[in-house]
Amino acid sequence: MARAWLSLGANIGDPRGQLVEAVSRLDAHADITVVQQSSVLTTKPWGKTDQPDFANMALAIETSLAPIDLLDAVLGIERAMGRVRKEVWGPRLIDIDIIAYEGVRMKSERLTLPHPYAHERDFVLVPLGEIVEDVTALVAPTD
Ligand code: PH2
Ligand code: MG
Ligand code: MG
Repeated sequence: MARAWLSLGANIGDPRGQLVEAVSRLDAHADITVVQQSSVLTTKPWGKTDQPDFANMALAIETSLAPIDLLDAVLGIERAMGRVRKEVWGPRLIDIDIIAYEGVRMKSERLTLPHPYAHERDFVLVPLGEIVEDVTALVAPTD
């Protein structure tokens, strides 16, 4: 089992409701257990600012999945919840990003860990800070 940390975000539909649904779908996955949850924060859109405010939260999970299999699992949950990918940084029903995975630093086409931009995004750092003692170390980017 490994510990991993996820960032969840939503800004269309019922953002808080979709976060609750995503947490329960993650926990229902046979190979994922949600072990800690931050509170849900309302945040101003970062990157592309002409879109609704987001609801954001962070989770700690235990998983037996390797990082790339965890990525496939979270993308499967996004799809099952109706997410359609249109524009980068655009409005979304649900976004589930892997921020860090215990003991793993990797850069591949599909997945970079820790998440390459987490360290500069307050909407990730603030909720994560509620459930992790040393967030700066957890998200320190690989050069
Ligand atoms: N996600 C983005 C882009 N901008 N801004 C906020 N506040 N919260 C997000 O989750 C978010 C964002 C791309 O994933
Ligand atoms: Mg994201
Ligand atoms: Mg994403």
